[in-house]
Amino acid sequence: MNTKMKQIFIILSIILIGLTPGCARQGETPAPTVAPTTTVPVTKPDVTTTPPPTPVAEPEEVKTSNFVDSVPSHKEVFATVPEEVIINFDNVLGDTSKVTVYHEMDGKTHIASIETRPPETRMTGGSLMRTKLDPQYGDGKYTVKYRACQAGGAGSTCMDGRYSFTVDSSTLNNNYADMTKKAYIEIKMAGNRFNPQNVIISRGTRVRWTNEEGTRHTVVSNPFKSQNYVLSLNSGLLSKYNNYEYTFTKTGEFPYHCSLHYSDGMVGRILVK
Ligand SMILES: [Cu+2]
Repeated sequence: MNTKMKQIFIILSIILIGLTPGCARQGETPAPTVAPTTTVPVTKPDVTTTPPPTPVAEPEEVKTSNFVDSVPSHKEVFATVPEEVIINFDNVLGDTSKVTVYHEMDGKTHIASIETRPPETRMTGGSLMRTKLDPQYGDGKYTVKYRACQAGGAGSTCMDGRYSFTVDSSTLNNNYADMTKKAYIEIKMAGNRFNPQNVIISRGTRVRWTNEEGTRHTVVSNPFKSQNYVLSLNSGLLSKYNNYEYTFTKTGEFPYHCSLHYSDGMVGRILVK
């Protein structure tokens, strides 16, 4: 190799070293340049396909247009499992209507009740659906899903609704006055309140509500409008010092209210053991 050739070789080597990545420092073995052997497919966004929707939590409550009220009501807390769920509707429902109650505890959900019996007729018009609950399910969140179908057989339109309530037995110790083992107890009505508000009684106890003030009150079963969880629990209007008595012969938890002061929170509960 003559001098001219050597010079060209050195110049070319310098240029090559400068161009090769990772070989900036002299004396290092240049890292082999790996040519990509596989072609990574480039996914073109498909403008005709909408992206999958972000999962959205199901709404807690969906009211159908014919829904009136229910026991339990949405977000209501019971200390014990209610004996049954009653939902009132202001139209006549068809036989394809149904109610399903789901019970959720420790992240597990199972069906607590399915009711496909034909809806019943309400005294005040329209229909009601009811389904019994087994007390074994105990504490947890209960979601009621109902399908309210028009009367008229196959082809009639249906509407789906839902709401949820909670059973929390720990509320029993704090919020209920223990008045068990008594033949008779007294609840006073004053200041738009029932006092005591929530009581536990034994089966067969007679409860007497007395109105202690000039404002008139009533004692009626929930729900607020339909009053049909316990149809016979209904005092009518009570003036000052009037009273009303009711003997509870069945176990269960019975929410009631004053129909004139419900929105003021004049509500109470009788839990019969
Ligand atoms: Cu009242």
